[in-house]
Amino acid sequence: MTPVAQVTKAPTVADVEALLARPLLELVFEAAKVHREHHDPSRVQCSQLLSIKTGGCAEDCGYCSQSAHFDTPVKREPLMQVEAVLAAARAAKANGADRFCMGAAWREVKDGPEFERVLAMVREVKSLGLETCVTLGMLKDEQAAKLRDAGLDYYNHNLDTGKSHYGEIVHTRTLDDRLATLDAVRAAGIHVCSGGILGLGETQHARAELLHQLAVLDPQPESVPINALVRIEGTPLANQAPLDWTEIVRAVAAARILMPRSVVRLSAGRTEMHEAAQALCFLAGANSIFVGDELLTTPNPAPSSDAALFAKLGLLPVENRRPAAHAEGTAPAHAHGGSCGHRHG
Ligand code: SAM
Ligand code: DTB
Ligand code: SF4
Repeated sequence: MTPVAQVTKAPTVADVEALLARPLLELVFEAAKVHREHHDPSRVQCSQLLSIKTGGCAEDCGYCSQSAHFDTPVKREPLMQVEAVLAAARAAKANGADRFCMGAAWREVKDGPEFERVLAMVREVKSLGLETCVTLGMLKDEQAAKLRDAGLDYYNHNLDTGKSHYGEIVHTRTLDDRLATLDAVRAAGIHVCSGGILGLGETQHARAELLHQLAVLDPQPESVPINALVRIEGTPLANQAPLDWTEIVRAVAAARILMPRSVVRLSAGRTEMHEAAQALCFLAGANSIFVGDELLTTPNPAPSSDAALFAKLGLLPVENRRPAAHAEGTAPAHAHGGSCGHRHG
């Protein structure tokens, strides 16, 4: 058996493909060991999403409810006002989220009043004491610098799928365009959040290409969302075969081994996953989730069911760590059964 250390040094796509093909429980065991070396396995980072501008997007991403190219059930909504975004951010914080992520159905950021409004959103959300994240499409260096100056902590920009499959899914931009935006984000000193989607009809080779591409970014992304396709009526991928849960566990475990210090987020697709499958993902190194009833345009598990899952597994949101550590004479956070999206005590 190849020792993990050899795989992590300079992985090739073939190494990653071999990693994904390992016996499942052996892969999970290796990943769990790596996870424990670099992270507190009881802590889960909790991000809450808000779609600040919905639908009518110029890109033709074959999975997306918000592309103007497809007739989907999503209703177009213009860019929200700052106050309404702040109200949602306050509610997210009250529910235990530690990061607020604002998503816009834009192909790219355009300078002007709308971008200025997004900068105001970032400043104001940051001032609430939340970490800030936005996902706005392609970005130029100067725009990334403005976001940084406004207080942006993370920029989400996914690579989505492997190089050999990319052209099957998106025709209006290239994988190199995505990589150029990640360079701009990195150059501005903003944390990189970049991952992909499983279940787009990709081969194991393409899946390995995606994980490899993420792992060879230097430095590696601080945050790596692993999404399972949410099938959307009206999109070209509406009738894609559902993903087997073991494929999600494998991708999470491989991401953990390949990117030991990154935070790996079990992202879209949790509503379709049994609790036990999610538990295996947490064991295999997932240490972040999206919380709240909705992702951008589709449902997410209810905060109460996530609270129940956290309690069963003995998991805690990172948000609870500081009060628990600092408040003298206070019982540890787990005594309250604290959970993202459903704060107790
Ligand atoms: N327009 C921006 C962009 O594409 O970067 C930001 C919003 S876009 C909705 C953010 C990410 O959500 C996409 O890159 C994709 O990885 C993910 N996503 C979108 N639709 C999805 C779906 N139906 N299932 C799973 N993930 C999805
Ligand atoms: C990410 O990787 N997943 C989130 C976030 N980054 C922006 C989006 C998931 C979208 C799922 C489909 C929807 O709700 O429209
Ligand atoms: Fe959807 Fe983003 Fe693609 Fe636009 S760029 S279609 S919002 S995934």
